[in-house]
Amino acid sequence: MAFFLLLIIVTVLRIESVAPGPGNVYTNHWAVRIPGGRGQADRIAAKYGYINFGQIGSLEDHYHFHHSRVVRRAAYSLKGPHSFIHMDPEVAWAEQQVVKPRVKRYVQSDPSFIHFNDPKWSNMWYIHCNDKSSRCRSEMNILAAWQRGYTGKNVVVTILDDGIERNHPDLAQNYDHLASYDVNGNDHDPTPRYDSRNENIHGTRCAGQVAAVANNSHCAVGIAYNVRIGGIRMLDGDVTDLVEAMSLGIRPDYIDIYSASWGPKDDGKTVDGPGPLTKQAFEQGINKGRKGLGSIFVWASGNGGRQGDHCSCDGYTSSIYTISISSTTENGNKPWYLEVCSSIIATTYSSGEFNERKIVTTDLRHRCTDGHTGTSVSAPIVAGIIALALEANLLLTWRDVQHLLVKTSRPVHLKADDWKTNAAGFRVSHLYGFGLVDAEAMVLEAMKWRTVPAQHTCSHTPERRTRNETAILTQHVAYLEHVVVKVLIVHPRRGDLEINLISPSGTRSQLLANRLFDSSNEGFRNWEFMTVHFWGERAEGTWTLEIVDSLSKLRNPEVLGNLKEWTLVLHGTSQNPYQPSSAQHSGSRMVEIPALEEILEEPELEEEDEYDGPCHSECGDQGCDGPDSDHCLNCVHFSSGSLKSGRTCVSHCPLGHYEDTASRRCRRCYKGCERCVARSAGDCLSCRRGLFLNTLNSSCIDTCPPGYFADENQRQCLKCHNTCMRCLRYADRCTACSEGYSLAGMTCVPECTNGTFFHLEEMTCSPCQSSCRTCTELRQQSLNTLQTQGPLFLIYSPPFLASNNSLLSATAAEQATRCKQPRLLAWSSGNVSS
Ligand SMILES: [Ca+2]
Ligand SMILES: [Ca+2]
Ligand SMILES: [Ca+2]
Ligand SMILES: [Ca+2]
Repeated sequence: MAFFLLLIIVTVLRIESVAPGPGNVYTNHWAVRIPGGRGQADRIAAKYGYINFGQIGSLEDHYHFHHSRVVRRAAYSLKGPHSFIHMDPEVAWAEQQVVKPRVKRYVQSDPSFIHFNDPKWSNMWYIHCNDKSSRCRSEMNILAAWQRGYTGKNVVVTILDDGIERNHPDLAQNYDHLASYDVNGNDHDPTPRYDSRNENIHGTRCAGQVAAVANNSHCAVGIAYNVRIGGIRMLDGDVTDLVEAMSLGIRPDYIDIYSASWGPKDDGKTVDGPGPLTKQAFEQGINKGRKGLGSIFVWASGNGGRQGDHCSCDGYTSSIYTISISSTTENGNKPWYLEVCSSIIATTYSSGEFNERKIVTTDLRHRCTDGHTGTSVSAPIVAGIIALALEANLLLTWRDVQHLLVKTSRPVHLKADDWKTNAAGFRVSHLYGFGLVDAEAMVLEAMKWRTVPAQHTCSHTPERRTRNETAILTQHVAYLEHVVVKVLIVHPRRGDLEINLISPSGTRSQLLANRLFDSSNEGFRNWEFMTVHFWGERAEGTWTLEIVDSLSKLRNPEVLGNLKEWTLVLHGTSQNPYQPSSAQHSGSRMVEIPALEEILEEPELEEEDEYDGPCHSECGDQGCDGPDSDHCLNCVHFSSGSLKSGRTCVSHCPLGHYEDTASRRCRRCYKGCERCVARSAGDCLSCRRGLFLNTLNSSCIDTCPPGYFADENQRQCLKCHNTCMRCLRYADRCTACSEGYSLAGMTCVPECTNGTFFHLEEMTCSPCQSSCRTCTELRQQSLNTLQTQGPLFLIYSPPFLASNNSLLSATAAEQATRCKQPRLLAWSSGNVSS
């Protein structure tokens, strides 16, 4: 899109010098000069079926018109009712634009050559510098991601909020009703409720940040300005567990990213999180959403900074399933509203002190604002950036996206006194997580990213008396992702507590800081604190939980707290997620695994304890050592999984595997195959999302060979029409023709011999007028006839729906395995009595 725009701009600035002639490629863009102002221009555009894209740069009375019913690149200047604009007396001058060959010179290091005509473009300081004198903060590298061609195409984002103004002129073009719902009104229209106080501006503002249309002469430019945007109206009414759960579960196979900029009260004394239904909705989205890749939930970390609130007390933010985003000011200062906590992953620019700038976006009642503030700003910015990354790689899982943010976010100039480098080499802070997001680094990493190994989870609840036992390694989680500590604490004044967790590598993460206003005597009832600060570290060794009780003057010093129980939950992988050689999908590895399994199988079974209860129905004649399908000694049908991750008996193998009847095993298909008959690259029956089955050799590829097109529904390469050498999305939408044919619009028509031309209406070669030796059309041909011919279509068809006909899922199949033999982990406590 960026390059396309560039072409247009170059073209229109050279209008006067070149007149279109034979051999030109005509576009569906017109330059027109209409005196009398924008309103007059709009009226004339409408009269002839054009869209007015606005004034051409600084050329007064010159407008850029677009006509979508015209072949985008035609070899001849098309006639139709729209061409009568040339004869309109109100139009001083008009010219259909011709493509000019232009070669990129690769010296344009100054990225400011992207220019948009949106009036607030120059105020978007967090994206670009409008001129040399203005202070800009381009560290989020959004412009650079656009220049690489990523603008959110084919990605779907929805805003969970108080509604979105779907007919806002800067949102309407990208608005997607399938990504929308009104939970409050129980209908399909999420338009906000209007009142005199404009209470419901929030969702519309967040939506514009993600998806405001670029270069439409209106308001602003969204971070993912070609994304499809929806809104789920759910905050304008009583918010209940049911309302939240419904909202998070709307069309999880269609919506890729849910952005939420809300949560429990930021009053510095509330401890609250998702209810049982909402918890389930998160899990459902993660396990099943995006056809098994997992819904992406982006969350604002909270605005309770001034109240001394701590986002660990917000269960939405601290959930491992949400991507919690913090804010910094343009100068890298801590904003007054910032809440500190260990579950924050990354940060964006937002508002700060009165002299620091705010964020530009769409506003209610078709307006535009440059006053959007707080962490509400940050979640949508990251939702937009993730949309760019998903456009670069649609196969990213929910965990891949978190890994990408951890890897690519950077501290740059953000000021905090707690920046530290963890044992995996990541710089991390409780104010900013891994730092400021970097959109260009995100898309670059996304393009080459390989899905991380399956998530494993180990949890253990130490006995109360085993205070200082030496730690033992955890077997299944070797490399850490999220670490959760669940506590049951009774305490006379909750706000006096500070909790820290120290990893085996010695990294210290603060799970909770004192909260001045939290006088509750309820303690923490199985509350889960989460930290991402140990990301990438090794799990093995001694974990220390430290609880500090700083007696405030507000309470009776005689009454002490009590840590009744705590559980350490480690999430991560058994293999190094960043070393492709050890990843599960490398070809050589797949051959080795079964051999290893066979050797190790016997000893493992001998170690199991006696069990004489009933066996699972999938267990074979050798019985079992427990009731579940992963306790079988052999299987009736197939065994799935590996010795390392745990075996389960299944009746059918999961996607990405085939059934090896000889050994009764589920074996992994070649990478990219969704279904296969055997192990090698040419044994595929269907492919994972983003790949297409090459029917010539049964392999999965990302680009179809010449003469074939990628059919998104069947995920197959299908043959183009035989007159077509290359085609786009449909067999008969040709972009290049076979020998003996030439392109007319998107149809390949026979090349006619001298003295004849191809008559589009009759679809045959017809004789030219007797005076011509060659011709392209009969002079007398009616204009209306041409307009109704076949090849008049629109190349920029509406963005594409991904098919929903099959489930993907190696990721679902590789679900977390339990630790079979949890071992004790050491712990110590601070001043809390126990
Ligand atoms: Ca409604
Ligand atoms: Ca705009
Ligand atoms: Ca909060
Ligand atoms: Ca989170």
